[in-house]
Amino acid sequence: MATERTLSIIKPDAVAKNAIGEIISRFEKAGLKVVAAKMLHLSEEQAGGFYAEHKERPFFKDLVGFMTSGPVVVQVLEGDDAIAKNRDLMGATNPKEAAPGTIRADFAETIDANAVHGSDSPASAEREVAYFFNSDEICPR
Ligand code: RTP
Ligand code: MG
Repeated sequence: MATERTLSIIKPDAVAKNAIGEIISRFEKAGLKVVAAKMLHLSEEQAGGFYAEHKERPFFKDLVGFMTSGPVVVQVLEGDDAIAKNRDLMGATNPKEAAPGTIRADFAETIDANAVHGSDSPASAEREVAYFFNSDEICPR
């Protein structure tokens, strides 16, 4: 399995619930390492640019509104198969459909406020990591 990097965001709902530590703990217990991290309160421009692929979708305005509603924790996770592993840990987009024991099943209530983001492919991981971090802000371990 290849070592990969992926972008993870702990979204405003999970930060408001004081669940940052519990969520990061799940990544670490699964063998993913945090190699970069920062807390940010995203502007509309930052959130809209990040989710640009969804610009024409009916939920885009709500998504940007939610992602700018409070601070988020943005991290780069590194490990074997990190992109798929993170998506497995997160669970389905809609927490009502997320498998038991996944982050969204345990920390999210609605599809709009669903606790975490994770890159969905190597191409999106590369774009999303670079969207938030300069190379000198990433610390290989
Ligand atoms: P994310 O990008 O945040 O990791 O979520 P995802 O890959 O599981 O889902 P995606 O299709 O990329 O959608 C991005 C976010 O938009 C909201 N959404 N709402 N109402 C809806 O039908 C709907 N579909 C998506 C979700 O908050 C999702 O996380
Ligand atoms: Mg997505």
